[in-house]
Amino acid sequence: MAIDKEKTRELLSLIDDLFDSFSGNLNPETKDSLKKLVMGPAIEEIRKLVDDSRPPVMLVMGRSGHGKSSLINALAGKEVAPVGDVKPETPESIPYLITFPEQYSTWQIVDTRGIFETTNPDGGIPESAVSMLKESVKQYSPDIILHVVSAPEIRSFSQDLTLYQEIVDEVHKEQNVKTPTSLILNKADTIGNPRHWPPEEFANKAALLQENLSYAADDILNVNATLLNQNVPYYGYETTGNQYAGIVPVCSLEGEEWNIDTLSDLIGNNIGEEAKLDFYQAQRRDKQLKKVSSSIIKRFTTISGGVGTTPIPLSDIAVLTPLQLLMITVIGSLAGREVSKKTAYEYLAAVGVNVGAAFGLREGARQLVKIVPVGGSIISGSMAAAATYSIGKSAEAYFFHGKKIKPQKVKKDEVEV
Ligand SMILES: Nc1nc2c(ncn2[C@@H]2O[C@H](COP(=O)(O)OP(=O)(O)OP(=O)(O)O)[C@@H](O)[C@H]2O)c(=O)[nH]1
Ligand SMILES: [Mg+2]
Repeated sequence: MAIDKEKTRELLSLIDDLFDSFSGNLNPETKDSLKKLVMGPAIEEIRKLVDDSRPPVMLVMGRSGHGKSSLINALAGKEVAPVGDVKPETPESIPYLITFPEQYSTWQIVDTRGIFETTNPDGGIPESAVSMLKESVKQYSPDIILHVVSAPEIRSFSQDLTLYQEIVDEVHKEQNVKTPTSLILNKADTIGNPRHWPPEEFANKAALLQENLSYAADDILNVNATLLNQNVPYYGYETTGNQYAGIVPVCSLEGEEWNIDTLSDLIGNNIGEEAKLDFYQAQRRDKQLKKVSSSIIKRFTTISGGVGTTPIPLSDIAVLTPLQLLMITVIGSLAGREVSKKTAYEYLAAVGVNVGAAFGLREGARQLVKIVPVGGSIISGSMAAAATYSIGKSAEAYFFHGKKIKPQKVKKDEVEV
């Protein structure tokens, strides 16, 4: 389970109704301003997450047999692209969607294999193929280009690079977009002795990978490079200086996948904001989804602070609970639970408040009040913010790490408003 967009929309309208029913006792002016300053923005935040999200578009280029299809399968974690040597008849790019029904996510892949299979007798790539590749980049506006090369063949990469440069320069001139590109040194296992694998166990293989990477960065791409993983230099580079965003060695052979996570991080960091949810959900990347969750907590914390502009009596704390229930449910869904009140109730039970599954959201909200850590008789903005923050962090600890930490126990000094 994950963020099901349809169900999230339904939840939003339930939450909206819930707020209306809880704010019934407030004077109309307070209610209006709370709705405008607090509930509205919270609902809008989630609506944006859902409605603005779209599949990431990844264009894969590279010569035949270098492992483009294998790489797509490795990234998707399942077989979606045919691996092997089925020769296409026409040089065109093939766009297709990969769906991840359980994760409510979709990716769009543009496979340019056909174009690269039409080679001149001298091994060069014909001009018609180049212009077709340009058209593909213009037509599909990919979030990222995955430029795949078989690692042992990096030394003959300069022709590909010239071609690539010509393509991106033209697209930049015409459309004023610079598509980030990741250079992928595939078949890393086949550099040197293929039996010396994985590099974590063979220092000589690690050194060869390192050499291969430096060569790609310094002699081929001519970019500034920083390590993607501080502890393991041969996991790859983040690069600046041209459109290449990074260089990552991988093995995408089925069953032997290696370093795909590093590549996923690089891709995730370089695709459009709206494409991140589908990208990460499909891969069930908890670390990344937790980042989405943390940014939601931050936003909801700030939004809750909005009650400070119309301080309400403590007895009216319930008006904040719809917002908090929404936050809890979304955090749970990011961690793989379904979008429903069950998810919120699961959390409440974990921190010691039991709400029978048969009860509606209204009851859930009533119970939530019991764990909202506030003091004083008037809810100030900073108190509301702190309460929402503690509940968010507590829910995050539970859903992502299985830790039961009551909101009251979430460290106050962690509150960043
Ligand atoms: N050892 C090793 N073999 C790989 C790796 N990645 C792919 N292969 C093998 O290389 C061959 C070609 O892989 P494909 O994924 O079909 O390559 P492709 O670039 O999609 O090829 P075309 O679709 O023909 O352009 C297959 O036999 C793969 O199993 C890898 O990382 N290591
Ligand atoms: Mg292929």
